[in-house]
Amino acid sequence: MSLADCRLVKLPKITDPRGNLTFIEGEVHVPFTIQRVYYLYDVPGGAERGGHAHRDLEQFLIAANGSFEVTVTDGADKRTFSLNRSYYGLYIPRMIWRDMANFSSGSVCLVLASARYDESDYYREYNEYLQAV
Ligand code: T46
Repeated sequence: MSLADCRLVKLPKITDPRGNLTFIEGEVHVPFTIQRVYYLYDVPGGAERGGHAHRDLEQFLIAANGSFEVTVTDGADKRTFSLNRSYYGLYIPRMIWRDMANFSSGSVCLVLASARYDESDYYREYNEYLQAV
């Protein structure tokens, strides 16, 4: 996998005077079967998250509220995505290192994942990741 495989995906947005609605279907809007959903919230100002890559896991990140930045690298190139709309998501394939920062107050990062939680799927040491790629 390379950085070019990381991409922003525009999601359906049903606008309505009662409030907007966005939906996500596995294998339609995200290129995997959704096995797990989790979310990051109450992130204190200045906190950074991520700092790892996954051997097999694919993920899709959405700023369900507020904004934050995701910097991704494949060990060679680097790119930063700003997530600040709840109808856009960032697809991150396997073997991409990610760092997350600049969370706005009250932001919520919703994550769809292709597998259940498995700590052995993580590279948490950048040098180990670099050797693997
Ligand atoms: C990622 C970014 C976007 C679980 O027990 N189950 C889970 O499903 C997850 C995601 C985490 N955990 C435990 C593992 C750690 O003891 O929660 C603790 C915090 O996890 P971590 O430090 O990995 O959290 P983040 O926010 O740095 O990273 C998470 C995901 O782990 C990661 O895959 O891409 O969100």
